[in-house]
Amino acid sequence: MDTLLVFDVDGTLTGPRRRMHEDFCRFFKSICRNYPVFLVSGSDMIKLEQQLPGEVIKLVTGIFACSGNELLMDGKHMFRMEHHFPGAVVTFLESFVEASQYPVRTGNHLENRTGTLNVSVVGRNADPGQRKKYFAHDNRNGERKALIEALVQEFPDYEANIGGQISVDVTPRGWNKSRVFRELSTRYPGLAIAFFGDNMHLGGNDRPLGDAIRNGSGDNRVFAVEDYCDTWKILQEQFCNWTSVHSQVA
Ligand code: M1P
Repeated sequence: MDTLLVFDVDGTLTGPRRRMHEDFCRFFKSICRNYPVFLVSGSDMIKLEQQLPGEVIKLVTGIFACSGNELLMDGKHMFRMEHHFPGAVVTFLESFVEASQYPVRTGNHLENRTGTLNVSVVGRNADPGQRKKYFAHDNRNGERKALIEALVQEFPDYEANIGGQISVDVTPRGWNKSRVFRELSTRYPGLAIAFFGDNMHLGGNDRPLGDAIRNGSGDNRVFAVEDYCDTWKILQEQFCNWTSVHSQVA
């Protein structure tokens, strides 16, 4: 196939921090057998392994974890972009968490990942109900947007993007998912890229990659999806032309 398929994970292939749906998984494996597939997530490999069946992890061509700052292929690290966040940035984020008016704190508010610092006011220990409540609060109050604006104003060498329901991924400026476009177009010159993500809005962590792909040369496509069902529908409609020869379900 002359197209690389690239997928965000949370919200695009799975529900937020949830395991992949069994029926979708069966379908997705047939996609992986017919196209080179890359996954791109703000999460680290530990979380991705909780969400994706081992078979999917084996079938995909590569996984960009930690906002594209790690690449795994055939179970091996191809690169890992480490960054030491200065104390001033950490203190600023801790103070923001502390000062928030949101009443619930579950613990694990700052998580260090490769090239990324993930920050969450409600905390990464939030259960699905607590996540939903924080998400609704954030939609009403724009707390994460305010965090991003304040951080960037204070530390212009850093950027932050909204990845999922409860947190923000902070990286050195430019160390976002757009790195994936540079990497893929160098490794696979001439191949078109189709990218699926649910966070394509301004400030969303799929946006930098969506923009890089749209602005790049080639017959690339970018799909802003609602959820994994939407991804499934688009794949069936536009990427299953091998099914006249093979079965769609592995
Ligand atoms: O992969 C998307 C995002 O998933 C999680 O987001 P949240 O916990 O806010 O729902 C995080 O792992 C985040 O880093 C990641 O970008």
